Amino acid sequence: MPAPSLVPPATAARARTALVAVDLQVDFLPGGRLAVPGGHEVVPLANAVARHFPNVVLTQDWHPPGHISFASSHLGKAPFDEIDLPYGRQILWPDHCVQDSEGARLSAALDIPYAQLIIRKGHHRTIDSYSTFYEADRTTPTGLSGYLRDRGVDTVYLLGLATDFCVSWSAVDAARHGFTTYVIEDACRALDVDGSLAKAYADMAAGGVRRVRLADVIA
Ligand code: VGL
Ligand code: ZN
Repeated sequence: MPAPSLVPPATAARARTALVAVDLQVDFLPGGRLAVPGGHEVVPLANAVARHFPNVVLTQDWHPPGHISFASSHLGKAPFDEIDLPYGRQILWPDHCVQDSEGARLSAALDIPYAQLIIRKGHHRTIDSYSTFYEADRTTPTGLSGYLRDRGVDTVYLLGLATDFCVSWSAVDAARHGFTTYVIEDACRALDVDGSLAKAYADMAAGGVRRVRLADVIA
C-alpha cells in the first residue's frame, strides 16, 4: 500500500478557504462518454493543488437513467441539440455519469483521500445541475453553500471539468452567494460547444469571479 496522503496543515492563510475539484470523473476523461479534450491532464494538477488546501470538496455529476439532459431521453434529438425546458435552455448530451456506473466514478488517478465532502449533482431526473451550488432552475440548493459557511469558509478556489459548464456555473454561483471566488484557469479544460468557453469567461468576469493560474496558487 502506498503511504496515505495526509491532510495538509490548516495554515492560517488557507483555513477559511476551500478547494472545489469539479467532476474529475471517468466519463469526462479521454475515452469517456462525454470526454473533455485534455481532461486527464487536470487530475495530477488537482492532486498537486490539493496539497495546499486543508478543505477540499469533490463534485460528481450523478444522473439517474433517463435524465432530462440526455439526448436519448428526447425522441428525435441528437447529442448537442438544444431544447427549451421550464427552467431554460438545455444542451442535450450523450448519456453520461449515470449513477453508480463506471463512467460516474472519480478518476482512479485522483489522490485526495482527505477530501471531506463529495457533492453529487444532477440527481433529479427533470432538472440538470451544472453548478455544484444550485440546480439549473437556480433555486434548488445542493447544500454546499450552507456546508461551507458552517465550516467558516469564505473563499473558494475551483478547478476541474468542464471550464465552460460545471466549473463556470459553480464559480458564478459561489461569487453570487458571497464567496470570494477564484478559478484556476490552467487547471481546467473545456468542452467548447458553440462558443461556450468565451461565454463562460464573460459570465465569470461579469459575476466577479477572479482568474488565477496554478503558479500563483501553489507558489
Ligand atoms: C458537465 C455537461 C453535462 C460538466 C456535466 O461537468 O461540465 N457538462 N454535464
Ligand atoms: Zn451532466
